[in-house]
Amino acid sequence: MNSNKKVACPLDCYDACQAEVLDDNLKGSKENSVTNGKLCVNFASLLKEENLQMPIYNNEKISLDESLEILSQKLKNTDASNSLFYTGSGNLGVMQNSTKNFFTQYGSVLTKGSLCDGGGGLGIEQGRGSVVNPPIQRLIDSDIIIVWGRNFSVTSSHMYNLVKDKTFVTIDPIKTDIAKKSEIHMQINPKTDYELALLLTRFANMQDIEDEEFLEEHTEGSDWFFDITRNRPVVSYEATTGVPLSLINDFFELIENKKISIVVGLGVQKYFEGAQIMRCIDSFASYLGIPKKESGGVWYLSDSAYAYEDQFKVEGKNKKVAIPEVDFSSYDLVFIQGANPVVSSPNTKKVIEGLKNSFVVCFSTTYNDTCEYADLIIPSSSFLSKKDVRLSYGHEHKAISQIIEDANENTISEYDLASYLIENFAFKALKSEDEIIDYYANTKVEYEEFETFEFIEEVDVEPLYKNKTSSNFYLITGKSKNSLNSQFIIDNHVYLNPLSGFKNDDNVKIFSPFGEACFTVKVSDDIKNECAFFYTGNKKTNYLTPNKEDEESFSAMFQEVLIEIELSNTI
Ligand SMILES: Nc1nc2c(c(=O)[nH]1)N[C@H]1C(S)=C(S)[C@@H](COP(=O)(O)OP(=O)(O)OC[C@H]3O[C@@H](n4cnc5c(=O)[nH]c(N)nc54)[C@H](O)[C@@H]3O)O[C@H]1N2
Ligand SMILES: Nc1nc2c(c(=O)[nH]1)N[C@H]1C(S)=C(S)[C@@H](COP(=O)(O)OP(=O)(O)OC[C@H]3O[C@@H](n4cnc5c(=O)[nH]c(N)nc54)[C@H](O)[C@@H]3O)O[C@H]1N2
Ligand code: SF4
Ligand SMILES: [Mo]
Repeated sequence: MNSNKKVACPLDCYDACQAEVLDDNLKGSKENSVTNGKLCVNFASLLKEENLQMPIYNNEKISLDESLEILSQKLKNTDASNSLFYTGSGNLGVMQNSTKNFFTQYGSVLTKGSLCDGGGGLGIEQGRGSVVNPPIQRLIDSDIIIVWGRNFSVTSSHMYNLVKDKTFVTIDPIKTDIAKKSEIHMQINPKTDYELALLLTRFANMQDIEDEEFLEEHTEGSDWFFDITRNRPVVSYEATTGVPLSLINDFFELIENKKISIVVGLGVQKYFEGAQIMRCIDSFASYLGIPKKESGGVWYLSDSAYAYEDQFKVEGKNKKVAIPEVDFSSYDLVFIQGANPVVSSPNTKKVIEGLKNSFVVCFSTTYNDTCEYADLIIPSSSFLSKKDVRLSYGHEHKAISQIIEDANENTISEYDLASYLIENFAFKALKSEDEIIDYYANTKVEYEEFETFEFIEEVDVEPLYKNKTSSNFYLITGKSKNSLNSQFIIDNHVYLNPLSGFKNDDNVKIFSPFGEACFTVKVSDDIKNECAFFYTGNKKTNYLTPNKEDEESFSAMFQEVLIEIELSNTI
């Protein structure tokens, strides 16, 4: 390995770390202030992955050339409008977008919305116009960090390291690692965050700490928003949110005259009205004038490609389907890249049935759960053998990938596969690989403050507690330290509070209106009573989740469901 060559961590994670080759080893780069010389356990696992070595067709190993020929023939013999192009987030480098260019020109059906941050993103966009995080320095310069529905120290461990000495407040139904490190933990009932945001706004007004100048000059609709907060008696929020009013008082004492940041995660928005919920939180922040302060701000999963010109863009009239509602069985050909929908998409039973009824091509680095149902598997080259640039959705630094290892000759990069297919079909060629990479590596994006914030003026959210019976549990999922979504070390337990009546190692069957599955119980005080917690990547959870799009953003709403748990003899 050549010393000082750079490698971007390709994993889907806020931190977007920069690694470099030092003394024949890959180390975290010290020049990148977020990476700060360290890489995480998932990066170590990635280096140990057993990557696919050969393409596979009908369970037989074949050469790369043969696999490309089969793919081309299949594409030529299929009506493009009966094919689906489906990508996930196995590698977040910009070069992953190469193949979308080909499939757009070819005429495949594409997906819209997301399995991840779509609802919350739309809520922020509706208020501020775009989903862009403030510069990371403003987080470092704040005194108090409110961690709202995000497992901050686990899912963005490097960003956390930059601010670990701050005072934290956590709002989460689970006693997460960051909740345990927090001065105040509001162990909120699931899907009541919009109520809490309204309550906090009401208190802010009572304490006279709204930012009148900011509201006057840079916002629209604050009066309407404030009116919504007055619709209910303050005490009524205590029962619905599960947050005692005394904690709200403590909170306002703690934040008085402090520089405040709010880091919001996926937890608040995995619901039908995810956009509205996020917008209520953003509206509370604006009520306090947080966005205009020189220190502090609101962070979410930002649009990492914001203000960049899409280097792969090509006009197309392709049909688009909402990603959680994809019915794989309705296509003659499905091309899946960098994704493991058998574990990651909602309604696993439907996903598997669909894949069984279609010709499935998996383009991935590893043999994942979805490859089980593939007719053709094409190995993607390792990230160590691909040039790339990694933009971040957590902060403004980017990471660069140079080639440090020769690619295995029976694997292919996304750019080379796209170029091969484009040539074969005589479509419009991509820009050169270097031109694309240089553009992303060298374009500097300046942070631009939004001009006007538009408050949410009407809130219409159907709470889950409304239809919840005493035997129902809320379904909660969250990321694990030792896995990256469906990759690496997977924990398949269901975690329950001791008050649930279940015991460690009980085998249970869990039902939802969408499906059923068996799990083994782990009991933990960290889980709020009436919640069932599963780590993301659990192979069974998505048997229980709705394959329906949310209200406005075409995205998944994994937690818009109530479940029942029964003891069972089978597993
Ligand atoms: N180690 C590790 N890091 C990762 C990942 C990983 O798999 N492993 N995945 C990456 C990816 S793809 C993403 S998108 C990010 C996501 O990272 P985060 O934004 O941290 O998202 P989650 O872990 O899904 O959920 C965050 C928290 O929301 C809480 N929560 C659930 N429901 C509610 C609710 O109704 N209200 C509130 N207030 N909280 C709720 C959960 O208990 C959980 O602690 O992390 C990235 N980083
Ligand atoms: N119930 C529930 N479901 C969830 C979530 C949840 O919190 N709860 N989280 C959701 C979220 S936030 C996300 S982002 C999704 C993620 O779900 P997916 O997009 O399915 O991501 P991964 O599970 O990381 O799987 C990615 C696959 O990409 C492949 N891969 C890795 N590197 C490369 C590469 O360089 N090239 C190619 N071609 N392939 C590669 C690997 O083989 C790997 O198996 O899951 C979602 N699903
Ligand atoms: S913290 Fe995230 S970006 Fe950094 S090495 Fe780990 S997985 Fe990669
Ligand atoms: Mo995600």
